[in-house]
Amino acid sequence: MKPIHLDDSTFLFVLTGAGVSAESGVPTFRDSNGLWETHPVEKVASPEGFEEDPALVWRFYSQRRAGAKVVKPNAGHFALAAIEQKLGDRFLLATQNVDGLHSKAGSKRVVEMHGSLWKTRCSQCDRAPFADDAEYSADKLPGCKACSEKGTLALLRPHIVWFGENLDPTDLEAISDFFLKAKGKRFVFIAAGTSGAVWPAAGLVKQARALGAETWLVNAEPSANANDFNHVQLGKSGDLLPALLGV
Ligand code: BV8
Repeated sequence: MKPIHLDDSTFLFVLTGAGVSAESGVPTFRDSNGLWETHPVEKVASPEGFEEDPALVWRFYSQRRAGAKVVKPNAGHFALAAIEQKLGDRFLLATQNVDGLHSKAGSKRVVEMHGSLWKTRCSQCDRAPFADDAEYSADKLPGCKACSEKGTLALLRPHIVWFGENLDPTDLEAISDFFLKAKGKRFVFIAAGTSGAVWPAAGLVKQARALGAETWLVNAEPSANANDFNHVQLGKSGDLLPALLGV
């Protein structure tokens, strides 16, 4: 397979989804048909779900923390870290994944659009999110110390963007700033390992095309938004990303 032409004036943006972590052994959302313990993920990963049953939601995230502690980055993650070394600030990676594997593989220019499994924040006050990999049991859900010092009881929650919640505006700004820098230059957009089902991530390819990007889908199967791409490469991201990036 011929690598994508990436010269020293090319701007490269990559969007990744759960499929890029699949070869590391992290189950994708589609693998489980969108279900976790018979619950629809959209329900568990939502503010309403947390309101209704915080113990269930903490069990979901504690289980995912336990699973993600023992996995390693795969060739797809390392290829993205390698191309970042080559392109520097003409490269940006936005991931929908919360497993932290891109950073583990050495990627630095990463926007974690849907938050991180490895951060926790207060569900009430605006205390900054903090590093946390604890697995909480139902009978001992974590409370916010800052709130309790003020006499209010508030649960801590995973620092994850749930369905129905807005993405962090600074993250969206970082992506649009990069797109504007790439406008009028050779601009390549790759989406890898994503079903293209979740918004606003699924809409980025169209925004990039409108700015002149050459768009590539790298996925095990055609995504919901496959028609938005100039090129569709079907296969495993662990094989295709190193080949297409020439690293
Ligand atoms: C928002 C954190 C304002 C949770 C996640 C417009 C139209 C319709 C709906 C909406 C819309 N705008 C907003 C919505 C509502 C909603 C949405 O998109 N719903 C969908 C389901 C229809 N979006 C939101 O709520 C977003 N917020 O927009 O706020 C708003 C709100 C309401 C209404 C309007 C506006 C917030 C979305 C973020 C949700 N949080 N993650 C957690 O992880 O616990 S999303 C979560 O699911 C993941 O992060 C991921 O993004 C998504 C699953 O997608 P993928 O990553 O693509 O994974 P998936 O398993 O689906 O696919 C894997 C692919 O890999 C497959 O295609 C497979 O074939 C492929 N694959 C497998 N193995 C490999 C492979 N490919 C290559 N190699 C392999 N080895």
